[in-house]
Amino acid sequence: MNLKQLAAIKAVEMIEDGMKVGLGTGSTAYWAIQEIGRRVKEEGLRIETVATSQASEDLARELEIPILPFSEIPHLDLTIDGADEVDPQLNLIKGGGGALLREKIVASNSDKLIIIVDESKSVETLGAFALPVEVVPFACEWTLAALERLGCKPEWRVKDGEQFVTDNGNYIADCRIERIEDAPLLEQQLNRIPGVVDNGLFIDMASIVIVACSDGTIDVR
Ligand code: ABF
Repeated sequence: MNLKQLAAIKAVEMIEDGMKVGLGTGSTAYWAIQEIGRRVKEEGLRIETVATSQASEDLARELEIPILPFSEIPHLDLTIDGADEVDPQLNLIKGGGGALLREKIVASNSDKLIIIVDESKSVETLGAFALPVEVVPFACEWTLAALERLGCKPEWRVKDGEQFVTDNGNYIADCRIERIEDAPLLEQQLNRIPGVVDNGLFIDMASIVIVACSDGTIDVR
């Protein structure tokens, strides 16, 4: 079992019958969805879920995990998701998988956000991981220029030689800031830029962070 699986299984233990659950995105959240599928199939776990990406929705359907439209689930008991960086204040950088907008919407409508990572994601200061910012295509060059003026050193994300497009039809600018001294302030400054939809800073949103360590221990923060 790998570290991501360890963290995922620990998180899924927190799911109780009757809960409404948000399904995250990425390779760690993948293992959480697999474990949820196992509990549904083998233990008869009764839950309803929503997904933060088409990829996670497809996986949930394949595992016969009940997925409902957002219109039928006004609020979630908990969401389990991954992250690219976690700092000591449990602030996060997310969006390496390009799903930050849906992840932030789902997380903000959950009573609890449980983050699952391996120890490589734990940092003292956010920023070594390029901060993803979701940008609408309209006049995106001007929005990129505004990010540059803010000192973000943005670069359009490219996939298979093409401009990466999110599930929402937007672009991602990855900002190579290196060291984010005031993450709460930057999160607000970015979202005030017209054309920016949202960014990968998740400030004061994580309820619990589960860190699987290479020595076999699991650190629950
Ligand atoms: C997703 O999980 C993203 O927000 C984040 O970028 C990613 C972490 O990737 P992985 O779990 O594959 O390391 O929630």
